[in-house]
Amino acid sequence: MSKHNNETMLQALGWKSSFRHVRSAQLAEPNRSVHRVTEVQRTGLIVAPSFDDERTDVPISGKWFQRSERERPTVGDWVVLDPTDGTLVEVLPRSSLLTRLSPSGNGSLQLIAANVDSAFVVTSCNADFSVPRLERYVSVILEAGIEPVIVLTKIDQTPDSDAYLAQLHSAFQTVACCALNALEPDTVSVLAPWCGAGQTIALLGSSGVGKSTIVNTLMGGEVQRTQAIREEDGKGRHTTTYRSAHILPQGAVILDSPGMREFQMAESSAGVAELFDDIEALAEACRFGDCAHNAEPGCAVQAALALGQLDERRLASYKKLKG
Ligand SMILES: Nc1nc2c(ncn2[C@@H]2O[C@H](COP(=O)(O)OP(=O)(O)O)[C@@H](O)[C@H]2O)c(=O)[nH]1
Ligand SMILES: [Mg+2]
Ligand SMILES: [Zn+2]
Repeated sequence: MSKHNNETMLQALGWKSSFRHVRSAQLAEPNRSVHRVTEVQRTGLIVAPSFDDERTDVPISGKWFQRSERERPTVGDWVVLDPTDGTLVEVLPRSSLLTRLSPSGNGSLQLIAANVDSAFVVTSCNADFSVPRLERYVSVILEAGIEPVIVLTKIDQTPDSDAYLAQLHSAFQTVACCALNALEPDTVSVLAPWCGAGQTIALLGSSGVGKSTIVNTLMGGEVQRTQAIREEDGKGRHTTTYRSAHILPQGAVILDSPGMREFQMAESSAGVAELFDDIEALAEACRFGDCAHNAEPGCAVQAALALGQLDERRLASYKKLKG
């Protein structure tokens, strides 16, 4: 094993001692090394630490493309490389996996990030702000077993930032909500509880809300590109670098992702149930087990609504997300 690929190096990249059993089993063969995927490109991966003290690119051969999407490597994955040629041998079991449905609409799955501890759902004090869209993100994040954190940016751009934050607190009583100016280190420091060593953070949210700016401020300098890089290859096609990872001075690994205009939800019924656990609890008391909480007699959800104990908009969101 390379001197740079020891456990201390891996821990700086988010490796947890709870993965150790996996590691010893998978690495029974001599010289195999574990690396973390920091970027996914069209024809290969970028990993850290480097292989052989220099190479960071890992080509993906055709056999990987024959596997299902879920089995292929994504950003945040821990992968085992072949010691002779640095090719990808396997993707280690994941502690969490964020997915979405492909925007192509054919029902196929896209992997967003793996082995994530918390996800910053970033939105701004402007037209981007939409509680129903945040509820979709948060449901998917909870479904994946990841802690959601709602991050409200551009509080310096409006006199009403408190009103935006109040809407968040009322819609997300069990989710952490933070408000900040992404350009201002003193306000970005509210994110510190999620930025400690060993933590992996995913950044989600529309293009332009300030995800890369948050990364730059946390890093204490300009490290994140605000646009995808295009590299010409011999055939005139281009490779787009679309995801990347950074190790924060506070120790966490943060994964920036491209702006997602449409976040098509993958399966998230358990996440919806968790976000709306107050409504699920009320529904237990409905007279009919299959109550749709509309006009059924003995509906405990409608009763709570009538008493002003439940927000009508939240109930509408719940019904819509339940499908
Ligand atoms: N005033 C202000 N500008 C911000 C804030 N956050 C982001 N911006 C600006 O919004 C633009 C888009 O930010 P960027 O980080 O590239 O968004 P991304 O697409 O989510 O990565 C940039 O010009 C940033 O300087 C903020 O909190 N306050
Ligand atoms: Mg960006
Ligand atoms: Zn009911």
